[in-house]
Amino acid sequence: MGTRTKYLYLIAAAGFAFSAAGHDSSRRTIAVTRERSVLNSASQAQTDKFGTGTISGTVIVAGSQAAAARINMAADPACLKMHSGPTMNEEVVTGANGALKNVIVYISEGLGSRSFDPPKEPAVFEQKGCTYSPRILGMRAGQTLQLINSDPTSHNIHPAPQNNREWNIFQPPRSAPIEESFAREEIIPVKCNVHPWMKGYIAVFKHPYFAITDKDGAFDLKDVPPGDYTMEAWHEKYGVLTQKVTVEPNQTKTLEFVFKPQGTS
Ligand SMILES: [Cu+2]
Repeated sequence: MGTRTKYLYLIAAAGFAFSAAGHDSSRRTIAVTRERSVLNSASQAQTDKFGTGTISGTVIVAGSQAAAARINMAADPACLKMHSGPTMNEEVVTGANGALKNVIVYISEGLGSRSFDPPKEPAVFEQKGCTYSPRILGMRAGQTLQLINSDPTSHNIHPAPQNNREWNIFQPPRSAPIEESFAREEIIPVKCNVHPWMKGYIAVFKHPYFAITDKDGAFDLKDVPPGDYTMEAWHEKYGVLTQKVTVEPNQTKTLEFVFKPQGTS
């Protein structure tokens, strides 16, 4: 049964429920007609692409983590001057109860042949205070990537992709934003050829079902079509965890990913 047929079937079932509940039939007809006109006004393509499910949850890391190391920016006084206090390495950032920030959680399998147009707005990767903001950027294949240098010093942004074209671009202070893009899915490490401590990642997806955890380790994927999926949770230090999940229409599935670094149980 196609997705559209399924929707129509659901509407018919909803109509039946209305009548079983004793509502008068004219009101029922209006409700069903209204639902149908909503469906008709959305494009057929959209009906096929987006769903009503949600996959949300948290990512945690077991055990206690070593305190973050301080970054030494002394090599470039312009960088140093922008920070009043110490700058810490953000490879591992945790919140309460082991909540793990900066984990990319995404559907890795199960969307089949569906295709999704990338958003028209650019994804923005900023060099600010001689660090990348955000450290982990999620974006779509074919979407414009806008690179901004907000610092009074030069950067040389250098992604190291495996499946996309490699480039590196020198960006002096006060220069215009640079626009680039990536054609294929992958998680790409990014470094600055000027400042060795600058590290970030650009995660490229061909679909919209990805999220990057916040300090509470939380993620939330909305509008998921019904289906059986493989989910991955990727962290730059701890690697990848995988879980399967089945999503029905209008259903919220809650997952927990637990990284267990060596030495923890
Ligand atoms: Cu730099």
